[in-house]
Amino acid sequence: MNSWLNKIRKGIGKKLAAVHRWNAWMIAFLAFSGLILPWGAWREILGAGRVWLKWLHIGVGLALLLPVLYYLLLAGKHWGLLKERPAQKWNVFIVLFMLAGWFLSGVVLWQFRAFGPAWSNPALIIHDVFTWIGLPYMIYHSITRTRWLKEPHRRSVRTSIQPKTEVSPQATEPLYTRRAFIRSAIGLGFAVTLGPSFIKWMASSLSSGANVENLVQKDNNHLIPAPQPAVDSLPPIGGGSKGNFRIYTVTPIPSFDNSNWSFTVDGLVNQAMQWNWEEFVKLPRTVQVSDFHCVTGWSVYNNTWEGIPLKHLLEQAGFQSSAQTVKFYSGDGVYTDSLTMEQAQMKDIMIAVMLDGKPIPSDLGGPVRLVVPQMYTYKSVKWLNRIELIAEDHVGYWEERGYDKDAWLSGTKQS
Ligand SMILES: Nc1nc2c(c(=O)[nH]1)N[C@H]1C(S)=C(S)[C@@H](COP(=O)(O)O)O[C@H]1N2
Ligand SMILES: [Mo]
Repeated sequence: MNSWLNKIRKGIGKKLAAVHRWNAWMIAFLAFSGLILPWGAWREILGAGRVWLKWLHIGVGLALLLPVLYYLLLAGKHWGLLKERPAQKWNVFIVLFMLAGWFLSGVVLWQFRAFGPAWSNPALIIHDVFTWIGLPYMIYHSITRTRWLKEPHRRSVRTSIQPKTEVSPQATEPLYTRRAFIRSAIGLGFAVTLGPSFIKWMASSLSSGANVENLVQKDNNHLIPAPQPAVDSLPPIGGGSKGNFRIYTVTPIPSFDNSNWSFTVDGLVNQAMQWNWEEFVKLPRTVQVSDFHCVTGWSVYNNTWEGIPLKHLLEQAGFQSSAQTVKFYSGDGVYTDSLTMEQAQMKDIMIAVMLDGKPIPSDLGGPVRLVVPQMYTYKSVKWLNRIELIAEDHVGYWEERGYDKDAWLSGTKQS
């Protein structure tokens, strides 16, 4: 009787081992790609590859459903095998819970357009929290389950009864405790290295509004005079930004002072124009409250921007009939994007100088950034310093690397 039971156990065991192996490799890939994707430095290094990596991440994430479904078919039998192993049962629960959380929030992030920011914002937070908790857990799990650290489980029990079995000399008491010690050490190591950054991250991503203040504190620009806020700007009529910006840049963050900053409007205009900072801060500004939505799922609501409406500058410069496209240049020397002449007429597009009554900090694209409220914010060029009207099309930095040319937020196309 024992022999057929063992056969079944071995059969299931093989299948379970295969499922486990697939699951582990896929999670390893998802973890690796998932950590790299939002990482500032990698955004620049990967370039176009980043968008491919993103699709691969989504594809593997969806494919993860296969080993999980296969496992669920075997789960009943697996459960039987785990009868006296509550720790392993818990592990199965935890892993399945993690996978479900990652999967569901991942689907929302993948289909961000269908779900909209009200869903993608919490989905991104859930995706992140699960990564911060689940990843250390799974790394710990995979390290402590390597053969070397494995408890010599049943065998050591058996040795006491039948001392002549095949048990290796390692499976004795002192080694067992040493392994337990090493495992606790690994656990402690994780807690010490990841704990503080996790808490810091949680605090910053869950506290709202404080972030802009902090960024203003460490503004690296040195432009004199400081722009004076309009009455609607300070206190901000929007009540202050809600949410946290994730600082995105494809270059080191540039900083400016009066000697190296200027603003140019040129190309197919009737009158090319250029300002230095002293002149630029004197241009009449308006105030606007708008939301900020990145395609990767996060948003910042109720930003009070103060700046020069793009429409006004274009009217002032006057454009020739051959002009088809408005091209925006960043002072980082790398990032560009564009709008059609027609899109550029939208009244709410702003060449922003202040956010919530303060100069825009360098991290957020100050001294001057573009704000296109009705489109995803890869259109909102940071460190904007030149606007050129051109006759041909221009494909922006991220669009060249796979982002959708259509950056409209769903349901907002208007003027
Ligand atoms: N110069 C420059 N502008 C940029 C980017 C960039 O990398 N460089 N990233 C864009 C993207 S994808 C987003 S979501 C927003 C992010 O703005 P923030 O860094 O102020 O949060 O800036 C946009 N403008
Ligand atoms: Mo973005």
